[in-house]
Order: sequence, then structure tokens, then C-alpha cells
Amino acid sequence: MKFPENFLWGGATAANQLEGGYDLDGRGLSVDDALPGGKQRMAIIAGPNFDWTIDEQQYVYPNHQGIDFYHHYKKDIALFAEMGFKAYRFSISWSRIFPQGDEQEPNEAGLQFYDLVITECVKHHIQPVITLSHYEMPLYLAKHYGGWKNKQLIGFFKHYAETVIKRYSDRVHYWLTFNEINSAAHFPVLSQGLIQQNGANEPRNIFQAWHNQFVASAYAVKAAHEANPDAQVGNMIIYATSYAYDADPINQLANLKHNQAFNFYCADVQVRGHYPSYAPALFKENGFTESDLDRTSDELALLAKYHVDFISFSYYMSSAIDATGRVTENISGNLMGGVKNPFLSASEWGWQIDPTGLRIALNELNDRYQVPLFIVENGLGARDTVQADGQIHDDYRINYLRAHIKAIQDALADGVNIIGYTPWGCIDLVSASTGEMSKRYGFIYVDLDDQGRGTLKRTRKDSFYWYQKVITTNGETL
Ligand code: BGP
Repeated sequence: MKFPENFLWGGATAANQLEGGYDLDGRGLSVDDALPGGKQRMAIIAGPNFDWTIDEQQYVYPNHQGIDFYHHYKKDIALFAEMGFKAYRFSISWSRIFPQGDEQEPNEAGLQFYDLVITECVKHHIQPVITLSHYEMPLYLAKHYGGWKNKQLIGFFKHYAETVIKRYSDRVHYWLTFNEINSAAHFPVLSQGLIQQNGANEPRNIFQAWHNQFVASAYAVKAAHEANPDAQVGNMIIYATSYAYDADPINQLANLKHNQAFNFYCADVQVRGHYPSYAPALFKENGFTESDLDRTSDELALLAKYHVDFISFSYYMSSAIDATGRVTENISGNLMGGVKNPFLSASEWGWQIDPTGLRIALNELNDRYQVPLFIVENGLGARDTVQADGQIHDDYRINYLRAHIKAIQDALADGVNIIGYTPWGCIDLVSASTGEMSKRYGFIYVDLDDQGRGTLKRTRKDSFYWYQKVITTNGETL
């Protein structure tokens, strides 16, 4: 099966994990700047209970320097072009544009930085695919407004989205609203600026925050379509194909419920434009009722009118559900929890590797929504070593990606409409879950360690040349 002619091969990154320059040219701090790297990080992200009242001057963690894309973007984009990228997915740092988040006037220096990045992409015939909010928001909005559970954030985000969409829409056709919006179930601090002190431990707040994000996302769809009728706006979810552990109906039912609550809930609203019929039952399971949510009829009308044009999603792993409790072997590190699937191996971080699960994901999403699908993240986090010859021979990464691209090819043959593939961390960057450099995904190696030491030198890995060939042959040579 051939890949479609205009298939968007490329790569993906996020501002907070890559840019650095966190305090340059008027940028404000973001939620991610308050999070350290290393062992404490996962506990905070998943907890999330930590003291973020400490002096902001102390937020000087090595991970905030990213890989200094802020000063290397030209070189880096040239390397993407050398691989043949048709698309580059990156995010705008909201606090670079609105340092606190609640200002009227944007920070012109911040806007200019993305002008430069976009111009560079266009110069190399690379389509920018822009995520409006990727795991960060102005820290001020989290601290002083309580994060996304506060409805005022809708207006702030609307203003931010309109500002950047108006500014860039002559050159940008693809927009994504909130990165992995459904991940708030696991990481409310990154996704919604919610910590325990402002209500993350009450599911009702997470659902209210989701509703507010749905409305904010609908405003972004409206702004993008008004600015450019050809603009395409996608939602962005983390999709982890989920299996019932066995044919026991109890497990099958638990898996169905898990899919509703995790894989589908946000997409159902953002793609179909209305809340699914199982929503009241889901609220009840989470200890609250429909009337506890503040959802106005105007907002619901907006959701119906400005649903997204396509679905984008990340895919790294699958999970297996055993509700009977018969299986006791849990899989440590698999983000979505669940039990160990005996048919699968896992990465060093416990993410279960499952290319067939990607084919299933694509079919499931296609069956349910019938809209174009864009895989905007996929990849293997691994520790790379620079060999004696100065090169990085990352055949493990090539094997992972090859198997997943084959699965995409199979899904195309199944009849699924897939518009692109942008593997995660196309250049090494700081990991979201560990806050460290040593978990790498890139085709391009960056000389930087977990303490922020290194020359920042970029080196093409073996996977660089392999992916270059994949793109030049439009997926025929894998
Ligand atoms: C996704 C996030 C990314 C990214 C990726 C890999 O969930 O959208 O920001 O980091 O996962 O995760 P990690 O860096 O934790 O390995």
C-alpha cells in the first residue's frame, strides 16, 4: 500500500522541552518552569502536590534550557529539511506571547520569534503544524486564577489564540489546540495547571477544566476558520489502545468503560460537538452530577458549531485491563496503568511496545469519527551512546519506528484516512515525564546531559539517514 501523495512526513517537538530562553525577551514563567527534573518530577506531575509558593528565582532547573532551540532554530530546521520533512509540529509558548496570561497587549518580541521560526519552515517548504498549548501555561494563571477550572481562562486563551492565529495564518494551515487534552486524568498539573492545593484531587475540577478547554478550543477553531477558510484545526489526544485482559465479560466491560473515560471522552466532545450519552454516568462514577458542572447553553452551542476538522493523537503504547483482580502483575511505568500484557515487551521506562496497537487505534478512531487522522507523536525513548566512531547507531529506534510505520501502512490498506506522521522529539529534547535529557527520541543527537552540561552540538544519528530514505521514497523503503 502506497502512502498518499501529500502525506505529511515530519517530526514533533514542544516549546517547553526544546526552546530554552525561558527568561529571554520578555517571556513569563510557565507551569513547566516550576517543575524540577529527575525523580521528584513524576511524583509531582501525577500527584500533584508540591510547594510552588517558593521564590520563583529558585526555578532554575537544567531542563529549562531545553536544547536552546531559541538560538539554534535555523540550523535545526535546516536539518529537518535535510531529512525531507514536509511538516514540523511545534508549540507556541503561551507565556512568551502573554507573560502572565491575562494581559491585553501581547509581547511583540515573543511574536517575532515565531515569525522567524515559521519563515524558516516556509523557506524549506515545511508546513508548520502548531500546537497552541503543549503541557504548559503561564504560571501566573495557575497560581492566581487556579488553572483551567477557572472560566476566566477561556477568555484569556481566546485572546491568545486569536492573536497568534491572526498573526500567522497566512503561513500556517494546521493548528492543534491542547496537547493530549485527555491526559489531565493523569497529569492535571501539566495539562490544566491544577495542583492539589487548587483542586486537582477532586475529579469535578478536572472535568470543569476540560469543559472550559473544550470551549476555548472551539474559539480557536472559529478564529482559524475566520482567518483562513483553508485552515484545519485538530484536537490532540493521547491514545493508548486498550485491551481487555481476556474474554471474561467483566474485563470486556471494564475495558469499554476505560475507553469511554480515557480514550474517547474528550474526542467525543471535540469532534462530535456534543457531550456523549455516557457522560452523566461517567460524572457519577467520579462523584458528582451534571448540575455540578458550569456549562452554559451558549457554550454548548459553540461546541456544536466549532468542532475540530481532524483528530491528531500521540501513540506510544497500549494497555491491558483486568478488572477481576486475577492478574497481579502490574506494568510499572505504563502511563495509563493497567496490567502487564504477556504478548508485549516494554521500553526501559515500562511503556509497552505495540505496533499492531497503532493499527487498531487508527481503525477504532476511524470507525468512530470518520474524520482525517494525524499521528503527531510516536517514538521510542531510549538512552543513546556516542560510539567510538563519534556516531550514534540507534537501530533499536529504527526498528521501533519501522514497525509502527508498517502498521500505518496496514491501516491505510484497511481504508483509514491518515494525513501525516510526525514522530516525537525529532531532535533530542527534554523528556516530559522525567524532565531529563537522557530519555531521547531524536533522529538528531544533542550533546547535553541531565545536569545541563554539554556543547549542544547536533549529530545525525543512523536513524536520521534511515528516516530521510523513508521520506524520499514516500514510505516505500522502510
Ligand atoms: C507525550 C508528550 C510529549 C512528550 C512525549 C514523550 O505525552 O506530549 O510532551 O514528552 O509524551 O514523553 P516522555 O518525554 O515523558 O518520554
